[in-house]
Amino acid sequence: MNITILTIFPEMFDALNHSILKRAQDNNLINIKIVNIRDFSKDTNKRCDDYSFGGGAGMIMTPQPLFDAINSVKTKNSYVIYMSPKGKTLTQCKVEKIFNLKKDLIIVCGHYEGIDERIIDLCVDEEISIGDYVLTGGELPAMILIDCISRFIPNVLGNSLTTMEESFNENLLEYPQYTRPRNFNGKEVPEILLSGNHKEIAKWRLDKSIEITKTRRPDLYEKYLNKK
Ligand code: 4GO
Repeated sequence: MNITILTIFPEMFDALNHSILKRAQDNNLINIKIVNIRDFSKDTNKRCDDYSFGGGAGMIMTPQPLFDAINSVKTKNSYVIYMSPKGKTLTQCKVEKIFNLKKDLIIVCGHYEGIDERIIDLCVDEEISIGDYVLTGGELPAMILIDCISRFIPNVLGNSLTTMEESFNENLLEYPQYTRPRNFNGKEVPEILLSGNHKEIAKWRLDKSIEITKTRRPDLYEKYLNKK
């Protein structure tokens, strides 16, 4: 899968060069390219921001460097996403839909007070928000989107079953998990998990998932009941 990130802070994406995402890139399962928008600025001082028409505090990212940067990486198979609090909220279902587009993703990260609206009109296929809060830039949201999508790429996770079984799949939160030792600080692992009875274990896990969803996320629990 090909993902191109457009940003004025390319170093922030060093955070992707660790753990599972590093291995996925080393194994060519994901190809992440980072493009510095500033390299495309035709301004003598390479500026990428300017004052807001109509006034108001804060700077706006100016269209020329963004337009040229996007067009330098865009192909017929590109899908351009702009990370924005005004976008459609990212959910596990939305992540899967984006993955299933089977397109090369171009993720545009804004900074300051945002980007000139004409870039959204001219170049952006979809605006995505990671949740109802405002951040200083789109870089962290972009990394969150990339991390979520990566988990759908075959062989990125060790075990392909993992994505299927976990939280949100059936609108249920995940059951509690345990590893060794059997007794930690006086607290025992639930007996059933040591029984080797896979049918009973599956039932215990489902019951726990239902219980935790019902108490913590009544909204999800309602969806679970409706879909059942
Ligand atoms: C995205 C971008 C929040 C989100 C952002 C979000 N804040 N909730 N800030 O996904 C334009 C300039 C947007 C800063 C950016």
